Amino acid sequence: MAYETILYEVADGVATVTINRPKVLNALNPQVVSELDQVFRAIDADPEVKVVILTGAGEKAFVAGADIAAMSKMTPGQARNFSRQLQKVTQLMEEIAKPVIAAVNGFALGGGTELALACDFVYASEKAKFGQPEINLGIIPGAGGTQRLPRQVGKAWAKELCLTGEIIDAALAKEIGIVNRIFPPEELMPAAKKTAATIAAKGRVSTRAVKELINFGYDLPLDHALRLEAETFGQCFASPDQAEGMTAFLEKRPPKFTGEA
Ligand code: DAK
Repeated sequence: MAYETILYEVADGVATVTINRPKVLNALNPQVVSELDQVFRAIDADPEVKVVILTGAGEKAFVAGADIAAMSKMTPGQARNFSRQLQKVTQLMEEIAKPVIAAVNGFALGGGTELALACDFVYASEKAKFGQPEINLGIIPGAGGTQRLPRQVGKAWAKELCLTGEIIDAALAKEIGIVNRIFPPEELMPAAKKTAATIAAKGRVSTRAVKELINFGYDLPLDHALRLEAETFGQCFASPDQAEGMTAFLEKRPPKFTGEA
């Protein structure tokens, strides 16, 4: 599949998706959103891909938000479709079995912070900046800023960020829980790739179960979520990877997972 606004490569089970509109700081227009939808569907269907890294092209930005020039000309109907399309992409990223790591190399504003939060966790460059500046445009966040953000950082920080539109640096973003780890710019992609390779070597049945349980168990009552965990824990014992993992431990050798269900 040929893409015009994203770069896509797969190596050793790790897919790298790079949003590629550096002249406008990788702002999300309808074409980018449509191509993200296509690429994540392709990733979901491709057995070669085990882990995904999402990043932005150029030195300056991950994604500086939705494309304001494109949005400014939208009719209410077009704006609704664009909004729904972007929300669907974030849900797709959460729903696919494969872990998605955000490698935030610069500005991640508005839809950029929201896209990062739809990933399973965020690595950031020291130069990364986060924020929900939609309030300065007379709108509100529309792809999770009022919903995923408070779940990640708590209601008070989410309100402060969405109400002030303040842009925060990587260190504060890490302190409040948006970012897992911070790296010098040149070490960001190698670090993301190293973690992706670590995860890619695990059993796929287990990685899928961890992602699904944490994403979909999180908002359930705890006793329901624990039952779901126990059910899924039991299902792991039907997979060849469980036998391999435990046998390898007992035989004092590294496991070779096949990922068969
Ligand atoms: N859209 C379009 N162009 C953008 C852009 C954006 N978001 N951000 C930057 N650019 C363009 C600039 O216009 C400039 O273009 P030229 O003038 O060179 O043609 C070029 O990128 C370089 O930017 P600057 O010259 O401004 O660079 P600076 O270093 O001076 O400033 C900045 C960098 C990131 C602080 C600044 O560009 C900035 O404030 N950008 C806008 C950030 C922003 O407000 N983002 C939020 C957009 S609203 C929804 C889902 C999501 C959303 C809405 C609904 N639903 C599902 C309901 C999302 C909304 C948003 O994200």
